[in-house]
Amino acid sequence: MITALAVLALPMAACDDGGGEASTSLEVSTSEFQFSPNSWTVPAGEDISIEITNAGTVLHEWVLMQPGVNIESEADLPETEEELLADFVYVEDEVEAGDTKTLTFTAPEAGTYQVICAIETHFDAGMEGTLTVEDA
Ligand SMILES: [Cu+2]
Repeated sequence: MITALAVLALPMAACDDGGGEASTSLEVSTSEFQFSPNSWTVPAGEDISIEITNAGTVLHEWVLMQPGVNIESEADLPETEEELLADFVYVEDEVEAGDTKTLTFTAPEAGTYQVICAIETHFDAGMEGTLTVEDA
């Protein structure tokens, strides 16, 4: 049992150290109701970090959608959070008003990916962006 716990703890420790190792660092500021900037370009397969600053007055998210997903309105999103995370979201983080968080992820294959804020009413109000992934 002790051995199993030690093994489980390793990925979390690695995760905590990962922030400084990204090859490409991005920034975004969220507010009502936009991302600034609203487009980013990164190399495929690289470790990416994005510093998300919520300059607004309500909770916002930076949600990178999966390859091939491109919603036109919130009506295209599934009913449940489970379905959203399984079938739509590549990576996401939410940031309280006034806070800053750094999200790290591995860039997917080359392509154009939709970025949204999935808080209810925010996408339809204009919180949309584009992540362009280019062959490294
Ligand atoms: Cu939002």
